[in-house]
Amino acid sequence: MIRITALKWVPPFAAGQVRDHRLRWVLREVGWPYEVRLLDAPTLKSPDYRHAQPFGQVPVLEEDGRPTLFESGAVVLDVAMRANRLLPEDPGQRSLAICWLVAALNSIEPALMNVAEVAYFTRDEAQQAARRPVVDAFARQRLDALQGALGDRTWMVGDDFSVADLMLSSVLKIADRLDLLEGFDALQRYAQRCWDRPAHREAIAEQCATIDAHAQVDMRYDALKTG
Ligand SMILES: N[C@@H](CCC(=O)N[C@@H](CS)C(=O)NCC(=O)O)C(=O)O
Repeated sequence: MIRITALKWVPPFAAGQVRDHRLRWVLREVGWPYEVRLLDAPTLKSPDYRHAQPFGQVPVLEEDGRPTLFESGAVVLDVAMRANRLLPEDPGQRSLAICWLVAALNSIEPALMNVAEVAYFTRDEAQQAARRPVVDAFARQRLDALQGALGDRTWMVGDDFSVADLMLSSVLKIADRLDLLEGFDALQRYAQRCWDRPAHREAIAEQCATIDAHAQVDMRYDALKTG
């Protein structure tokens, strides 16, 4: 049986966005059953867990007889390749789909995370006011380039939904929550098309239900500070 890891609880701004949703989503797309191992903060930072995820983060995918996999992009690609699903049949298009999966994580997500860092974690108001326009402008440049590359296609590569669309639309959730998709109408329609897929809706509902059923205290942050 496949097991993935997820956090017991996150603050409201992160619910529905925690990166284990990518694994839940791809596994549901290919129809592979899985269990979820819920972690608190001390477990996440424990030497045992870091053996599998060196950065002490979720998600990983555990499966008997296989090495534990980490990095959501790598896991999504691994599942798609093994299931032979969510990748175009044409070899050139298949390679392009992989390019877009990596572009989502390497060229778009960091620009959006800069904005997230300022919006959610920069406490100093003067610093926030100074940095926000700069990080916003860079993120919008990347979104503009992405919208240009998408053109009027339904899916980024080929005729069907692929891992490229899964990862791009997952990353666009960060932009959406930061109100960065305003004015990018084609990107909004594209992302919505992906988010409307039953596998995505179920993945998010499942993640949010877990988070709702827990509270901050369940993360045991205190044990992390003292231990
Ligand atoms: N590049 C990693 C990023 C994983 C990541 O940022 N995980 C966050 C949740 S979305 C996490 O575990 N945060 C808790 C922490 O860093 O302590 C991936 O895509 O798997």
